[in-house]
Amino acid sequence: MPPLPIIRTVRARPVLAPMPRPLRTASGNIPVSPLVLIDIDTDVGVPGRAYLFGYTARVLKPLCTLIDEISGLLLGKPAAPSERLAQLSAAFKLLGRQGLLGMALSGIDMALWDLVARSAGRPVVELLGGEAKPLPAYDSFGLVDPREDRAALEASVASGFTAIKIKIGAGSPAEDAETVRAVREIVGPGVKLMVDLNQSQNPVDAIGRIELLAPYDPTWVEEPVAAEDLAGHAKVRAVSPVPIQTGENWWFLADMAHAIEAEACDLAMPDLMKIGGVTGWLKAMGLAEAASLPLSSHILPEASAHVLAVSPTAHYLEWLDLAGAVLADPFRPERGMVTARGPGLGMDWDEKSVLRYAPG
Ligand code: SMN
Ligand code: MG
Repeated sequence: MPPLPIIRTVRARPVLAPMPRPLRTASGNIPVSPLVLIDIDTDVGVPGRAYLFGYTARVLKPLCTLIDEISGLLLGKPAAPSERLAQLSAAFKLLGRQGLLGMALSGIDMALWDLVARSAGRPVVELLGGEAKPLPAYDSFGLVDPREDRAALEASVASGFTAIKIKIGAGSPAEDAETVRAVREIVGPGVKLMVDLNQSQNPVDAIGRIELLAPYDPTWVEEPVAAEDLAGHAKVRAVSPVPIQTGENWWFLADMAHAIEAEACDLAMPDLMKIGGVTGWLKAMGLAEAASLPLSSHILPEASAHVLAVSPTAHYLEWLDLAGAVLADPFRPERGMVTARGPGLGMDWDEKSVLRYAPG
């Protein structure tokens, strides 16, 4: 049996990629997609590729530098994702895996899973014992103006999406309710409508807003209060007529376990780049199954399609095109569904675009 590929180089490159539409939220706006592209090369010439979403361009340089520094611990080691995550977690035990370090470790894990699957000539989902299958996705919008965004919302439904998410929380409670009412009218009663408060409220105000928008049948209200305020989430959930969704800001499994213990949510949506990559997701999906938590993904749709396909309580994949501008063959939802593809995670960079969108 051939030995595992040996890691030779780890490269991290910053990119400011254009997005189909700017992302405005109640907690800040994102005009372009700040990405770090990770490329791992080995002694057998098989690459491993993954990307991280930085939320702000200001972290791209330190994130790249951090990955460069960490790579010194990986060179000469076998491309074994679970082993490498354990090695890196032990190396940074005293520091802790939150923040940019947690993203770096998660990104390296995703790139190593891509590498191992490419070596086998298979998609990651098949190495996880699953098969690539169409997954229900929701089209994720930012803050919307029902008049200005009517055409885009209608086009999304016309393209086959049966679920839409909008962000709220930036205006008054009455403005939120009016926006949700108007969007509900645009998309119709048969389309699932999720709303995301992006941590913008305190529990009392969140409860007040949810009561006003409940008549328009939202499928979930996401991050009503600060992500780390588990008691606050639980307070809202205890009286909310709408299911509470959270998880995109959980750092590794412990945060998820603490949220479940605090009865903070009805639904869960970890982010591959914060929960520990593919290796972390495999543990998270087990926790979700044990807690009967429907599991959705957060951004990174290309990689999420692989892990959601093997998640026992899979719910929705978030479709938010943050990296299509730098992919050689961008993913495209088909009739509101997204399917994993390979080999690996199914992504190669369009090097001309990577150069074009490199920060100045
Ligand atoms: C979100 C995603 C990406 C950037 C900012 C905010 C949002 C979501 O919380 O769930 O789509
Ligand atoms: Mg969110």
